Amino acid sequence: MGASALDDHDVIIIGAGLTGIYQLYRARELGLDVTVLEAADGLGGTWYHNRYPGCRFDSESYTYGYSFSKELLDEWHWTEHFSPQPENLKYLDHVADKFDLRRHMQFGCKVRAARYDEDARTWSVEVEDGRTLRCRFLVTAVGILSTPTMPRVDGIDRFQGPWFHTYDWPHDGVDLTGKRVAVIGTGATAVQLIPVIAESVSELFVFQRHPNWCAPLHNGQITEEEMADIRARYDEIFERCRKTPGGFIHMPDRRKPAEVPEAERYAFYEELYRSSGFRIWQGNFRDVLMDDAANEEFSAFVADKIRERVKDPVTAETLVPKDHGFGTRRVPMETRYYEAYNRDNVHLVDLNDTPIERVTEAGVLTSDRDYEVDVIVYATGFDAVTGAFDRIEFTGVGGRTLREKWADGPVTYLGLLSAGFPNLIMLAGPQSGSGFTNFGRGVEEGVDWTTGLLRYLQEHGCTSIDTTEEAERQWVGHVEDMYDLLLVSKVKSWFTGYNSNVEGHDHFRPVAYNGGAPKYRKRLAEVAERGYEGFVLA
Ligand code: NA7
Repeated sequence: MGASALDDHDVIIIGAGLTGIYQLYRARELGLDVTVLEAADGLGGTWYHNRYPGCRFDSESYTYGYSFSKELLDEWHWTEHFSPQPENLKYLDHVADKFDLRRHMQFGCKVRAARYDEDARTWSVEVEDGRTLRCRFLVTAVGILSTPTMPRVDGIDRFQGPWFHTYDWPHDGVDLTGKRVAVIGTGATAVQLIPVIAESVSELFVFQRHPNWCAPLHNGQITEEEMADIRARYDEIFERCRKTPGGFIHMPDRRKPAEVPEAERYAFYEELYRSSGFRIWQGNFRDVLMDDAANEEFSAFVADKIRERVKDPVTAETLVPKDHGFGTRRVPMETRYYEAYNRDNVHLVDLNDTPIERVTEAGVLTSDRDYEVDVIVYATGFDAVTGAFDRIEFTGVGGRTLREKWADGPVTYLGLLSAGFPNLIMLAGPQSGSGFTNFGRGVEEGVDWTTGLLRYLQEHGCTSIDTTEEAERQWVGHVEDMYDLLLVSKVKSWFTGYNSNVEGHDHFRPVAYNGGAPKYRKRLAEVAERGYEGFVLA
C-alpha cells in the first residue's frame, strides 16, 4: 500500500486485546504487512490482566464475543450468561489460534514512544527493548481501562505483606484462605471481588470512599440446549444489539415515567431488579438517565433494596450513595455483594468519617485506628481512556506531543484521529462511539469501519491521513452536547474524566461518546460515503 519501500510494516497495532486481535485479522485480509506489539506476555488485554476472583463480563457473553465468523459462533459454547475471566481469555486464545494470528504478535513489547516522520510519512515506534520499528499506519488498540491507578497515600510500598492492584492480580494466584485482607475501593471490580473472597478470608476490611449503585447480575449457567438456541438466534441477537444505544440487548423504555401509573411503574422496577445484566440500567425508562425526578424515584427504589438486603441499618446507610443517582456512573453488577456485609468477618470502613492517613508495615492506618492485615488489594480503578495514550510519547507534526495537546482532555475527530498526528488511528479511542458501548459490539464495528478506511487508502494510493482542527472542534462540540443530555455529566467518574489519583484529572474532560451506537454508526457511514469528510488524505 505504498509502504513497500519500508523494511518494517505497513501497519503496527499497539495492543493484543479484543480490539487488536480483530484489527489484525481484518488488516491481514487486506494483504497488509502487519504486526501487533503487546506489552504483556500474552494476548487478551483486559482478560489477560484482570485475574481477580469474581472477574467476569457484565455484557451477556453471547453479545460480547465476535460476530464475524459463523464457524466461530457455531463452535464456541459460552458456559455462563456472564462469562468469567478464565473462559474469556480462553476464548481470545482460541480465536488467535483458529485464525493463525499469533505469529503476527510480539509479546513483551512495551511501546515507549512513537514519532511521526513528516517527510517519509511514517511512524517510528520505539519499544522498551531498544528496537525501533517503522510503519506507515500506527493503530492503537490500547483499551480504555488498561492503566491502573494507585491511591495517592504514603507508605504503599512499606507494607510487608503482599499487595497489588486488582489489574495486576498475581497470575499464579494468591491464597487468601484464613487471611486478613484489606480491599480499597468499591467500584465494579471490588463489587465482583468482595463477595467471593469474603467466604474464605478470616477478616475482610472494605475501605469505601463513595458507594456505588450496584444491581444484581443474576448470572447462570448456559446449558447445551440454551446454547443451541442462542446459536440459532445469533443474527437476531446481533441485530437487536445494533438497534440499542448501548449495543446491549436491552432497549431503553421511552415511556415518560410520569405517564405510567404508579403501581405499574413500581411493578416495572421490581421486574428490572429481577432481570439479569444491564437491563436495569440500559432497559430502564430512558428518563431515569436524563431527568432528575425520574432518577430520584428509581434511586430511592434501589436504596430500599439495599436497606432490605443489608441487616445492619448503619452499614446499609453507608452503602447507599448520596452524592449521585442510579446509573449516572457505570453500574457495578453484583452477585450477593450486599449480603457479604451481613457476614461477621466483613467490615465496612467509611473513609468519609475516618480517612486513610497512610499505609504502614502492618496494614492501613486511618484517622481512627490501625487495621492490621496480611494482604492489601487496591481496587482503585484506572487512568481511564486517555491513560494508555499518556504513557506513550506520541510526537506528531512540528514536534508536538499528544500529551501536550491533550493536557486538558482529549481532542479528536470521531475518536479516530487527532489533528497533527497523521496516520495515527485510534480504535475505541477517547470520544469514539466504539469504546462506550457493549465493548465487543462497538469494537467490531469500529474495526470494520477502519478496515474500510485502510482499504480506501490502499486503493487510492494514499500515504497519509490527518484531520483538521475544524473537524475536531465540531466533533468535540457534539461530544459535549451529548454529555449535556445525560445526568452522567453532573457526576464525577471516569466517564467524565475524573480521577483523584491522577494529577490534573480534577475537572470535566470529555473522554466518552454518549450519543449511542446507532448515532455513531450513522455518522461514520456518512463520513465514508462523502469520501471521508473531515479527513485530509494525501
Ligand atoms: P472504578 O469504578 O474507577 O472504582 C475505583 C474505586 O476505587 C472507587 O470506589 C473509588 O472511590 C476507589 N478509590 C480510588 N482511589 C481511591 C483512594 N485514593 N482512596 C480510596 N478509594 C479510592 O474502577 P473499577 O476497577 O472498580 O471499575 C472500572 C470499570 O471496570 C467498571 O466501570 C467496569 O466497566 C469494569 P471513589 O468513587 O472515587 O470515591
